[in-house]
Amino acid sequence: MFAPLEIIKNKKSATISKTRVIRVPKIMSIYQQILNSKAKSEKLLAILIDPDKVALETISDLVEKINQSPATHILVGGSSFEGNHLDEIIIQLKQNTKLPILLFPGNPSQISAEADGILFLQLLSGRNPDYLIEHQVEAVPILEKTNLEVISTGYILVESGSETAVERVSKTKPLDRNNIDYVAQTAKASEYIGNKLIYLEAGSGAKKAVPLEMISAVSKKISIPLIVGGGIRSKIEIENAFNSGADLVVIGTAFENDINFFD
Ligand code: 1GP
Repeated sequence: MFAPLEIIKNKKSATISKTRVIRVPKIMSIYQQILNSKAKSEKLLAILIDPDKVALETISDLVEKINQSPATHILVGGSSFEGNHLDEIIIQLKQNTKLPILLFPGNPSQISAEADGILFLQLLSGRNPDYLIEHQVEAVPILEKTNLEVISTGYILVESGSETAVERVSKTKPLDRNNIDYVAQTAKASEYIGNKLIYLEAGSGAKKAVPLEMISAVSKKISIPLIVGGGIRSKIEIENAFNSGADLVVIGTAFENDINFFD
């Protein structure tokens, strides 16, 4: 089911010759790899690491488990983390894995130049200007000092049975889980705006994951890759999300609670 990405890094350019046309091998972007996987219907899996919940000393054990799992990406971030030891966490992760590391920031203080890329999120389910444009503007001078691949992502929070950290921190309401048409319409608007990915989110530790009918409706409506996360707790739920149209599934809490989750 899962197809680990081939990570193309640190490739040397072709030798320059006077007589031959020079072809410089192109390093494929993380986004291009996601698009390629979607085109081939290869499903992707990200493990989310919340920096608030990991101790530096435990990272090498954690990464060993991630390397043995079907994960294709690592996301790092959380709703309220203030970024104190973020660089160290990512440096340690990178020393122990070849998987691409993407920031999944709750605010601009969670940007680290050590990662490979960033999901540049716009919280489109809410109407709080801070999460629609203000934080993004504040992030620019920080991002300009990094080589992070910036992947614009429409982030859509869906009601999941109780208040989640995203809802509390962003001071926005999630979209009605029964109004599938409106969620699909929001996702399509996000694509029209120019976002490259849609993240359909129930919230970390959600009681109820995003409904499968909603995943299916959104995936049929959009042509860009669809990420689904929040409240997914079993392998069968991961499969169901994939079968409904998710291109990439995010697992946070289930792995946090049991690092043998994928054994
Ligand atoms: C949260 O979608 C992610 O933003 C993962 O959620 O922690 O519930 O797996 P869980």
